[in-house]
Amino acid sequence: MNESGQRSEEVHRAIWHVLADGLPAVVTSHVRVDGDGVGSALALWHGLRTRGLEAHQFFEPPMPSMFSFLKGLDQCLTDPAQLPKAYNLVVIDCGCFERIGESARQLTGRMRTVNIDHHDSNACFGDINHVDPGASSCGEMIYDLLAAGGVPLSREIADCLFTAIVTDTGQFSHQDTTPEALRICAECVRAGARPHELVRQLFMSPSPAQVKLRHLALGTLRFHDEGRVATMAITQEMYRQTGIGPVDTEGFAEVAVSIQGVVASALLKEMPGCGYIKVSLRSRESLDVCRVAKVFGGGGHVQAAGCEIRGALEDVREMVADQLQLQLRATSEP
Ligand SMILES: [Mn+2]
Repeated sequence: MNESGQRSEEVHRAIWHVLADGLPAVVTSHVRVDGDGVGSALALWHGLRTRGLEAHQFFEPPMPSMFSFLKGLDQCLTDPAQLPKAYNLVVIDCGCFERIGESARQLTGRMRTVNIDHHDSNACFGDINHVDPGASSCGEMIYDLLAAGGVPLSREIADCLFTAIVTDTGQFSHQDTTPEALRICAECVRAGARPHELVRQLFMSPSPAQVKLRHLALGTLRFHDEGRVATMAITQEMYRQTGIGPVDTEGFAEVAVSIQGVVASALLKEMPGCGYIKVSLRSRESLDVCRVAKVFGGGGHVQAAGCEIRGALEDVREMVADQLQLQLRATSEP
């Protein structure tokens, strides 16, 4: 076994040691949770219960509706007051503790914190830190953790892990779609996950309101740098017109970057009542949008990153488009 294999064996053992110490476990992920966060946390929750351990899921509301088909998610807690008095906290897919959301401060009953993540910017805030930037998703890491703990891959867990990996790889369109990511997906399918059903549920079932919002957002599409950079915006007014919130815009960020000739894109969302713009960056090829996100205090991965910028929508659009073009120049220079 190689060195990193040994290290992960040790960290898996340490994590299971904490999880089996007699306290209930609370698994959580980041605010406006995505497929990787919710799929990974829910898979671990199922796994802990399979082993006869008391476990709870906690997510900061509002929750996106697109994952509600996943079995067991209806049992998630959304108010810190519902949590047990003392518990071990497992934080998944969060680069820093504050990413959990506003409720992070209210998680006062946590005894030990286990931090499981694949962002290389991870702040190692846990008592145990299991950080693997080489993993496509936390779903991959949870698969290994469950296997190390002797948890059989049930249909429910397989659905969750497939969801985590297929969403975080951008439906297998990002460069981190490794043989390992696909091998784990294959194991999930063998265990009963149905890719055709999951992909349809996740990516091909927008509500009429979501289609209307997408139509409105497409009206703001703008090209920069001879069509190599594209930006798109969602305004407060569009949320009002369609009746859906920022949390139900999963997949919108992929629209502009999928256009022929576009190498990098930004989706800008006006966030209700806080005066800042949430920016989701995407890229094709080797352009590193995480570096652009970091300019504005954000983070993420090479092909998918994000940040929050205070300011008026059009000012933010210009700043972000400029930075993407700068990064494009820096990347294409020999
Ligand atoms: Mn992730």
